[in-house]
Amino acid sequence: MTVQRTSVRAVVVPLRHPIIAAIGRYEHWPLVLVDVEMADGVVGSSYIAPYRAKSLPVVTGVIRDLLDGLPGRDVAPGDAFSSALKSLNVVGVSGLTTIAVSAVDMAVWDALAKTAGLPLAQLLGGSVGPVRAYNSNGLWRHEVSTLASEAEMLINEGGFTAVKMRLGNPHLRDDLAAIDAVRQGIGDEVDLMVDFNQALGAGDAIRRCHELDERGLYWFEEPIAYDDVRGYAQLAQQIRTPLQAGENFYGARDLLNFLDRGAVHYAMVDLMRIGGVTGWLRTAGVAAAAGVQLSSHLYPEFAAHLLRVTPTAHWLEWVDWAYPILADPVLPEAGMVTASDQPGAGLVWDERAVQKYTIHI
Ligand code: SMN
Ligand code: MG
Repeated sequence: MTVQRTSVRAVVVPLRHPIIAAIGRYEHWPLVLVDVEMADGVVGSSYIAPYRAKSLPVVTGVIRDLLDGLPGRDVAPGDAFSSALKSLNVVGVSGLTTIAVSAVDMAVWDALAKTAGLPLAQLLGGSVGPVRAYNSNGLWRHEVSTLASEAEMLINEGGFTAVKMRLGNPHLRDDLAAIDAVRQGIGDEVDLMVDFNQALGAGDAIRRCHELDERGLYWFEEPIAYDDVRGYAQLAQQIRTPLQAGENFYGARDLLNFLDRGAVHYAMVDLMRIGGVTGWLRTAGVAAAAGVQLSSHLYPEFAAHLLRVTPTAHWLEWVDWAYPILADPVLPEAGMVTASDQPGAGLVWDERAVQKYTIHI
């Protein structure tokens, strides 16, 4: 695969349900689209969602730094990953650098799968098929009175058997009221994940998680600062509801550090932070060796392929936040998401929509 040209573009798309969580409020969602075109015309594509629209020039700048070295080169995903990390490790191997490496990595893997004429899952030795998913599109920390109807709608829109809500309100009573409202909408049979988005201090988290331990919740996600391994280890010893974390892990070693300390029961990976497809595969190996069930965070299009080759595959987080610019988005059916069976990962840009939402940077 000889690279002919590359492009990085930025769009800001509207969200169906504004994101309101402890990490911020977002009415719109910024996306960076990466395309790597090979000499034979094959184009590998990926997107990442770097949260803050204002950070787009910085993120695209680092991605451009990596992409600028590609034209004329013969690329393979593993080699491109290693040389990208090597070139950026002088400025650190987590944060923005890994985000940029991830974006390029996914595009190169997409190109390789297209070159092979195979869906990504098949290229990686697996098959395309259904993976179980929960609906994560809503249930933010907003007005409690609409949570029940929203929860019911979220379950019904794809036959879901699981849904995630956001907690971490200043007072326990508000978290309890939110849980009650959601249960009213979904009944007792649906699995209910809760995400605190790092809202609590370590001591308060012990108190809050104890107080919520009897509520039959599926997992407690990120109750405290994502990098407080010691705090997670203490919590993990003391609560009965499984502890979930990982969307802020930058590579397999971050997971290994948590597992060494017994700091989580479940783990999840975010393709933008973990190192793209290459980073996912390495992390899935660590999770499998430890017997830890691994879920995806965002990026359902790539995750639907990767969970099929993850030995301890758990849940796919289904969100439709990139759908405004996708021509052929994956849709949930009976609570399952099935990856595209077309060669590659299945991302097809809706170019008219991309033009409409483009931010020139
Ligand atoms: C989340 C993801 C993206 C934006 C806000 C909140 C959340 C999740 O942590 O796990 O879905
Ligand atoms: Mg989360």
